[in-house]
Amino acid sequence: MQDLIEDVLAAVPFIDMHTHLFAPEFGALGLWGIDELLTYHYLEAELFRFSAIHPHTYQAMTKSEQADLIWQVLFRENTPVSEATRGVIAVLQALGLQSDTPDLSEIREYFRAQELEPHITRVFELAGIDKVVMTNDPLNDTEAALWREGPKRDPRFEAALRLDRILNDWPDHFENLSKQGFRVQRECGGWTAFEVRRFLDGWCERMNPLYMAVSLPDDFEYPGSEPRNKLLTEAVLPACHEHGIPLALMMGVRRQVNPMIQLAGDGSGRSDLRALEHLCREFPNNRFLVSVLSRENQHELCVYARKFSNLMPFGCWWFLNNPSIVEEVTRERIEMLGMSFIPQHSDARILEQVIYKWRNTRRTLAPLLTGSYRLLAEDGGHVKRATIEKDVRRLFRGNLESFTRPRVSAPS
Ligand code: RAT
Ligand code: ZN
Repeated sequence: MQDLIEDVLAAVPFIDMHTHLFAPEFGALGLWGIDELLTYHYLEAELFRFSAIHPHTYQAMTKSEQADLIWQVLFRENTPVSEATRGVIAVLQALGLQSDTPDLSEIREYFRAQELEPHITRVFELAGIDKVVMTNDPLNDTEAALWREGPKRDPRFEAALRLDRILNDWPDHFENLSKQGFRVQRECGGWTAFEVRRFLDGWCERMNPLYMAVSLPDDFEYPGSEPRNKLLTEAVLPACHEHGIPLALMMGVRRQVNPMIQLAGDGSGRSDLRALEHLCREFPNNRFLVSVLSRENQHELCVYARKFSNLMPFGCWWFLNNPSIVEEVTRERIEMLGMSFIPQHSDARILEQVIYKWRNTRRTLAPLLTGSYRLLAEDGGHVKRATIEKDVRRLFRGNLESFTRPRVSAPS
């Protein structure tokens, strides 16, 4: 049975529903190659555990000096058994490169020789994916300028309209909107919600996003009187409804627990999911894609998904994307929700990471699905290849397609 499941998992191309990758048209915003892989913030966090280097000294180095240091400390002086370090080894192996090369020069040479577009094709093939969803921030000036030029978009890259700056840091960003001619106020009075909605409408036209998304702190409360809730209910949710797209809520991040290590300095915390309960109940005509960062929130999320069909749990996000936790969370979801959830997204920031992240997902899921089908067979159910194919397609494509919009390619 496990061979059959491995076969099906390998044959079905997945859709990667949340990444930080960019289509080639976005130029330098899209990260790829060995120096980027080695300086991934998951690895930077590990560097500071194994090396005494001060974060400021590290941050003053060039990217290739940083990569050299991480290679030396995490891959030469120590054994790369953590999920993030092992991932680099897996990528090198998949691309036919030797991870025991004494220095990085050959590996760098390999990447220098790649042309981006065919390289993306190869990476996607190795990862077993055919589409990824980007994270697109209309308040990132560099990115916004590229969108305004109206880049021809590689159809393998879908957009997601990210709202963190607007919803979580309104006081720091409202002026950006007012400079663009929107009649908004710091306190969110007057025309603010109407104008934010107009802003979002414009960006929906421009980006044609698959969904809007926001990450939320562990202390997020709803209902509540802060600007975030006003903008959420009076601008974001009506705009999502009108454009027929879901809102993705990524709950439980504690930003900058240690600011000194920058991007590596975010943590996680348990959320009060009653906020989610309120949103699902009060906005039955909106759909919510939800990922929670705290392991302790996972069971409650499944319970809520049984209560609200406008809630779609997705992914084992960030600190949860480790085999032991993916196994636990996914088993719980299958037991409580059958195949009506989206098991994983890669969260890749660097192109080649999709290779190891999706390989790991398939490796963890194969025995898990085998166990579920075995129990069903023992209890008298019939499990055929066609059943498994249908389920795997649902999990890794169909549930996203039907929860977002039919325009994501139909299963091939
Ligand atoms: O996983 C990550 O790389 C995080 O830094 C975040 O980007 C997180 O996934 C997010 O989307 O906020
Ligand atoms: Zn992310």
